[in-house]
Amino acid sequence: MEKRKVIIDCDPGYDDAVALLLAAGNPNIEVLAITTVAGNQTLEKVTRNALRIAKLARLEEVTVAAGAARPLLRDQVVVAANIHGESGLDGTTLPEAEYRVDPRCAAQVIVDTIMREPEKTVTLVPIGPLTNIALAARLEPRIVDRVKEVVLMGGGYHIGNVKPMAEFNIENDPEAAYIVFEEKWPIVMVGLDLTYQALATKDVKEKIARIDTPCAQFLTQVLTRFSENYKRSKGFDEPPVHDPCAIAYVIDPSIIQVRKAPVHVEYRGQFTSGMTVTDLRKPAPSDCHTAVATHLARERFWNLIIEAVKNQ
Ligand code: PIR
Ligand code: CA
Repeated sequence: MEKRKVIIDCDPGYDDAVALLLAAGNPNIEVLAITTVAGNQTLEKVTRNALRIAKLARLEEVTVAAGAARPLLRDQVVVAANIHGESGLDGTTLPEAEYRVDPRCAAQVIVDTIMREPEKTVTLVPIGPLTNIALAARLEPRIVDRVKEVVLMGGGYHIGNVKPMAEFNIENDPEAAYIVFEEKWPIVMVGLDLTYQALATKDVKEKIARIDTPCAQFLTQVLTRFSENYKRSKGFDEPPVHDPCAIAYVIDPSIIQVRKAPVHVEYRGQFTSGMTVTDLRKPAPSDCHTAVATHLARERFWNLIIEAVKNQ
């Protein structure tokens, strides 16, 4: 099987870290670039975290580029510090890494990578606010026809997390999200409806704690702190590990059921800005370019993650 080529646009962040570990340790995926965006923490912090995770997971040769330091129109509000801590990865240990970032900005790296590779071979995997992706689409509109698909973690068709009906990655930069969803590239929205099925249960954590590799030990620290913080600030007994769900779909789409449906992002509503308005009233029209993730095969999902960290 040919490896699926991906660009991961992220804001690490505990669950972003898990997504990077999964991509690094799975043989069916090739990471062409890691780009960063302000989200869970400031751009500077998430970029440093990305570099250090890349070092741990032996992705050092992969291009890392920093992107948007704030949303398109709004100020950055670091509301996720209660979950991800001051550093974005509080309570974990990572190797120091040289601050070696590509001189180009993230949007440029996304454009150059997609234009360089053969048509419809690159999958974009945004797992933070969509600022860089919107900028890339405006910088070079031809990428919209050229990507294979966009598999993003964000949104939700029946629930939100930072507001009743808005998820963090969309709510953080709703204008960027609007731009991304209105472009006609194939989009798979892996939203909260799906990621709330990816809970790090006690059972899963015990299995991972028994694996004796550097990546598994780091993963144990990540899941421990993520659990504590989700419990303290949101009252969850087990934390939903959002971002690796998008990577898992790229590796093996049979792990996640999806349903075609039109999705539009609301950015003006008094109570609904940041909402991904999804039309599930009837079968989607044939030209519908968006799909939403509905059901996760949990056991197979966690096995992918376990296998990935066993390898390194
Ligand atoms: C997770 C996130 C932000 C806020 C909370 N409370 C929890 C981050 C994750 O990294 C994921 O990409 C997305 N945003 C989930 O909303
Ligand atoms: Ca994220």
